[in-house]
Amino acid sequence: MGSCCSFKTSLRVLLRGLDASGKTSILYKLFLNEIVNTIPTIGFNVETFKHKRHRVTFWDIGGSHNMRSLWFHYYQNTDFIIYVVDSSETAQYRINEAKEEIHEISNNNLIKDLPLIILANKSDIRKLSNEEIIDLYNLDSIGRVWKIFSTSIYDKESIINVVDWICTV
Ligand SMILES: Nc1nc2c(ncn2[C@@H]2O[C@H](COP(=O)(O)OP(=O)(O)O)[C@@H](O)[C@H]2O)c(=O)[nH]1
Ligand SMILES: [Mg+2]
Repeated sequence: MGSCCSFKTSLRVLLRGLDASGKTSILYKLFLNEIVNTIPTIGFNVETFKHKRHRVTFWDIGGSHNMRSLWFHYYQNTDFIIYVVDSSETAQYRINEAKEEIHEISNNNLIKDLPLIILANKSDIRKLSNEEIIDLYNLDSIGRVWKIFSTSIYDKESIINVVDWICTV
């Protein structure tokens, strides 16, 4: 992908991550500049954000188990995958679950050329540093372009930084 995106002004981003990692909150912080009271997402939320010359469309797909078989359909025409990790989460089973998904995405042939962006979200209440996340989630073994950002829904700039990166890759 890489080079294609510098010519593309419409970008499509798929948001993934375990339930309660903050996907819907991030989306609505970006679009409404509000902290919304989220309910677990059933189905999906889609919003298009205009940034510089770009239109970036975010697909926030519900993370519940019954949606998982459908993700495959959303991969087509996607330019970036964002995986949201809760940096305040230290429960081993949740880390393992997210780690498994991250590596499943990174090994998926359908999307093997897409950059994978990891958001270490909830940085305002973080218990894990980015270095600890890289280590715990074994991100160094990802065999493709990936990048980690710290985000918090209480710091809009932290989310805009990610959009900025997406628009300049
Ligand atoms: N402190 C803090 N809480 C957050 C942040 N992002 C999301 N949350 C909270 O985490 C909970 C789950 O968020 P939600 O957006 O529904 O997660 P989703 O299931 O991934 O869509 C909500 O109570 C949010 O207010 C963050 O950056 N900091
Ligand atoms: Mg949600």
